[in-house]
Amino acid sequence: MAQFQEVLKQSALHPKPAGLVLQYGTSGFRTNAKQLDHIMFRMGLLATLRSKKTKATIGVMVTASHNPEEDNGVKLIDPMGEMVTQDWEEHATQLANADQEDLLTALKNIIEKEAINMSQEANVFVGKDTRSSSASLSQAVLDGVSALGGHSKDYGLVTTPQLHYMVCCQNTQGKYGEATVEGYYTKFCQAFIQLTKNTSNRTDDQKHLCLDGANGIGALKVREMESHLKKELQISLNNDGSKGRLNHQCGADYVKVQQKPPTGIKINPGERCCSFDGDADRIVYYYTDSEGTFHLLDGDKMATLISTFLKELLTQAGLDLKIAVVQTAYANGSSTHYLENTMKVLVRCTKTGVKHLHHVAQEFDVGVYFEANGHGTVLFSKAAEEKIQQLAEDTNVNDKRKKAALLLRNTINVINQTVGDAISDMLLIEAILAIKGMTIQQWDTIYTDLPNRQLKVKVADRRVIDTTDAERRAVTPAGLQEAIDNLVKKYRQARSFVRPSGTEDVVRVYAEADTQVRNLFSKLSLLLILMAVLLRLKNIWKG
Ligand code: G16
Repeated sequence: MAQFQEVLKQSALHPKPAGLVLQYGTSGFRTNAKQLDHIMFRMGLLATLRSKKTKATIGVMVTASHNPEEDNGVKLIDPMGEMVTQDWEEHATQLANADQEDLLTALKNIIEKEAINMSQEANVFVGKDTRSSSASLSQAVLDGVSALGGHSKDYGLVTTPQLHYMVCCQNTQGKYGEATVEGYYTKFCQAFIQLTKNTSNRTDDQKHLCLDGANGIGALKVREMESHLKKELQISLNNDGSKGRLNHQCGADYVKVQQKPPTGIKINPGERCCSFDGDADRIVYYYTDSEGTFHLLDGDKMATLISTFLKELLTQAGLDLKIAVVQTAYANGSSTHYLENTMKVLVRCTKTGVKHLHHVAQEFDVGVYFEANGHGTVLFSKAAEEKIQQLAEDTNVNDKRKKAALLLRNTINVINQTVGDAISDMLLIEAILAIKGMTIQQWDTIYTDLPNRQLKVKVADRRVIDTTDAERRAVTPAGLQEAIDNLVKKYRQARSFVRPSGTEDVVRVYAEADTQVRNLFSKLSLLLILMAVLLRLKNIWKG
């Protein structure tokens, strides 16, 4: 077949380094950019096959998100804008790791297994972040698509969630919105303006937001979007990429893990601030108080604010819709306790990775999902959207119900339901705070986080750790979980777990407890737990 000859010819220009084996991680392949050219070419091939199989447009985003500048990676997007289905992650791994001479066999295996009609047309949307390696790597994706005769559209520099949105718009024939960057700004900013239009007595101070763009694509896109906001949100943009390095001492991951503001930004006491990550799919909020103490409002706090807002509106609208919040093991114990016991909403826990949270959220009428690191969104079932729409159009309902239905309708429109999106989440949070007339300090007091810390540990082979119970317990290496259990039971409200990262070559260690300071002599109970877990880990691996 001529197509296969072309694949052979083109793949020689994107050779796989001998012996290199890469695993499909939390959201795709991710490692040092120098090792990724063949992966990108092959993911272009795979996206073309996936498009033929689904008879729909597929997305390929070149980004390593929160990782350092020298890394890169690839995220595959399925027809409705969600992350690629897990069965195809296996195909991705097979294709990525096939030796150069076995590439055609690996490709043909997928075609046969999935019964793909090779004469079907294929369409692939491609986007990239601002990393210096992204230009040539996204060209490798485009080469892969054309080698198999697929059509591609190169969106160039876009945020990851923008590409998810484009794919969904394209496959819904524009029902979700127009598949252009302009269409994205129009849809989400119009909804924001509608939501905030009756909050007209807000001062400029209340409309002001300090944003850290992580020196990445999110900063460029916020600049482009600003005029659509018609001064209803006034953003002072820091780390816009003009001087600093991507994600270096800034960005959502740095702020969340270090629990401190980005380096070099001047923050006034009480000022509302937020940070995006490198591809603008995560966001965290924060402020410092008059004593200079840093306060973080992470994904858990966002999930709580959003679900409280939605639950109140559903009650006012008289709509009996089932709402749930989906979290991961990293969710602060206080947030789960508040959601379950005070708000009385259903809470579910899944493994790390928005693909897992997204699928669980789809089981409910309204599924709010957020990872503590600030990655999340809200999903509305088709039936829920229809009920809200009908009520918003009903001329026989009282004003209170109607107002709530209209607010719900605009809330749906400000949310990017395809994936967690820092820009859309920011607009949603800003709108909720404006409607409720709430300050960031008031939002922060909804519940108090248990003190917590997260560390990364470099080990010889992180795959020796296997976990269960949504990553809350380690199954291997033997003895590790018992060691953690023995340590944790010495402290009140303590919880700790370890898991291998799926985006970096590290093991992540998390711990929380009731307090960091027990008394003047016994230092930090929390850090004791962490240190002890770490030591235990090291001992196990030495043995
Ligand atoms: C990705 C995933 C997130 C996940 C994060 C960290 O985020 O999309 O769902 O929480 O990696 O994963 P891990 O702990 O396995 O390294 P991003 O923003 O880096 O694409």
